[in-house]
Amino acid sequence: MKQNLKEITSQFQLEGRFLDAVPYGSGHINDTFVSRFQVGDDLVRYIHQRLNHSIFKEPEAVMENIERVTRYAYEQIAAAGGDPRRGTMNLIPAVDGKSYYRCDEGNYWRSFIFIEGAHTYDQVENLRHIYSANKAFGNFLKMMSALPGERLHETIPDFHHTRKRFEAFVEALEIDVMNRAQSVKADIDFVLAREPETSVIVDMLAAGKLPERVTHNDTKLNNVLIDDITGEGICVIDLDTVMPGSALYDFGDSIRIGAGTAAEDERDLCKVGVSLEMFDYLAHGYLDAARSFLTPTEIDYLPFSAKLITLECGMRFLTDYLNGDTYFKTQRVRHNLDRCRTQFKMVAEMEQNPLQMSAIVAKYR
Ligand code: ADP
Ligand code: GN1
Ligand code: MG
Repeated sequence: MKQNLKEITSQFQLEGRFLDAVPYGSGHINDTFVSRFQVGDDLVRYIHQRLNHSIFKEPEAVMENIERVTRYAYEQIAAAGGDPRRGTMNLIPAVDGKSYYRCDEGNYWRSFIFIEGAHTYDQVENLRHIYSANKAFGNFLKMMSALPGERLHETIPDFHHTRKRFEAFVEALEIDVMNRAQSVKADIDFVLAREPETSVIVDMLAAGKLPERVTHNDTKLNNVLIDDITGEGICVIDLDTVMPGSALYDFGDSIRIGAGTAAEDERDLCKVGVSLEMFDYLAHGYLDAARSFLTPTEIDYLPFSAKLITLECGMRFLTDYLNGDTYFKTQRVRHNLDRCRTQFKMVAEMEQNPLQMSAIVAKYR
């Protein structure tokens, strides 16, 4: 691995002498590494990522989107007097000037400036972090609302099309390639009972009742860098899924981890739940950034989106479990099933509290 990363990093316009590189982060999709380079008397770190091209089938389109989004963010942050080397991801060009390097085995690699003095969190440790993270996602949405040029590529078509996700689940259930369905009947029934809800947001988008926007689509807490000193959400990362979508996808997806009382893969379901206090911080942060431009309908549906996108994610974990764990990285045999059950427990709790959630959103609209 060490040799390999030395070779990979030599394909980018990096200053200094390669020292080492180790795996980094806990994402479910890409392979991320951090390297150290000696530059004069300084140690400089970089992020290198192998894009998962069995999931992102058009890596060039992903990279074109990321180039556009990060260039625009850089200009906007610089114009506002901010620090664009910390406020957005910064791609480091490959030696041929491209934003990526395609190695002989066909893997796509990209390198970014490592943002120092900040961290991501897989689980909530501090209420201020979740307010700040959602404010950062709201600000990202606001900034991208003026992104010039063509519509972005859909890097994963129908990524948050919950209805189609439901259909993919039913197909996996019918094929049942691993013969796992009979052992997870309650989980399957949980999804089947909620079929009508899966169409709500996509139908409203199709009918023009919700606007299409440039959205992030993967707004987990660990996709925002939180400054170690100020606790602010300084940089939205993991930009592979930035594409046309609904603000409701972003808000909804932020709740799964942001308002969760336990880890996404917690096995002890007694620990798993949705904290309304945490939901309050998340709604407050998102609306402090986005209330001026979200439509009344978007704001009305924020609580529903939290429930729907959590259901969608649980359904995706269950689909992957039925399919034999081919999509998400797993570290144990029933990992996807454990993840699915935390999501469904959270959905069930949110179903008990629609009025409280709406009242919280109403405070900040
Ligand atoms: P994945 O798509 O697999 O989730 P991410 O792009 O989210 O991968 O990166 C994985 C982790 O690497 C992040 O959660 C974060 O901790 C870290 N990371 C990514 N980019 C940077 C960066 N530019 N500076 C510092 N840390 C980073
Ligand atoms: C994946 O890449 P990562 O770990 O940030 C997934 C998200 C899921 C999430 C569940 C491209 O996100 O959609 O919500 O896992 N990303 C992709 O934790 O499928
Ligand atoms: Mg990530």
